[in-house]
Amino acid sequence: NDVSLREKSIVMIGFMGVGKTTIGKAVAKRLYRDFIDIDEEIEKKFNMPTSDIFTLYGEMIFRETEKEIIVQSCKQKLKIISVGGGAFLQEEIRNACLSDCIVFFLDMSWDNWKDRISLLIDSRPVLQGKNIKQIEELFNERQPIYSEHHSRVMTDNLVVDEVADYIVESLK
Ligand code: SKM
Repeated sequence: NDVSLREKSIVMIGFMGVGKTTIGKAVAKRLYRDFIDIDEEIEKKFNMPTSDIFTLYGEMIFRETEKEIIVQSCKQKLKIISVGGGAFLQEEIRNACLSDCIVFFLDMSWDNWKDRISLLIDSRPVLQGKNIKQIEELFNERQPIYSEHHSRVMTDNLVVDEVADYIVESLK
């Protein structure tokens, strides 16, 4: 497309709870861009939390809505976009993001991630009803989907500002 590299939107991907929203906001601030959190956009559309959307409408409807909003958001210029942890499971979403935007994979080791689990378990329907072993399996299963492309950022032992600085630097 004709959007120059400098104007392309930037998409944060990675497993839930690695800090896509927080880091996305920090990057947006540094680049004076608007920030879009896709989970939040979906929640606004249904006017309810994600877990209620899963319960009342089912995951399929959630995924359909997620796809529509991401494909649309990716077409906009100069945005910073954080997508849900499951977004890249959909080929159409991967294609839209990779062709229209610059994608960063925010990675974290399982050892660091597992300490965050208690903060996440209530709000993330895909974690509910799973034991730690099953969550670790899901974590490992999804790694290759995220890491299929190049801009991987290891967030272990870094604070939000350091990750955001690194991302902004790597755009130069
Ligand atoms: O998009 C939400 C939703 O809870 C599903 C999800 C996932 O499949 O990893 C992650 C969250 O960001």
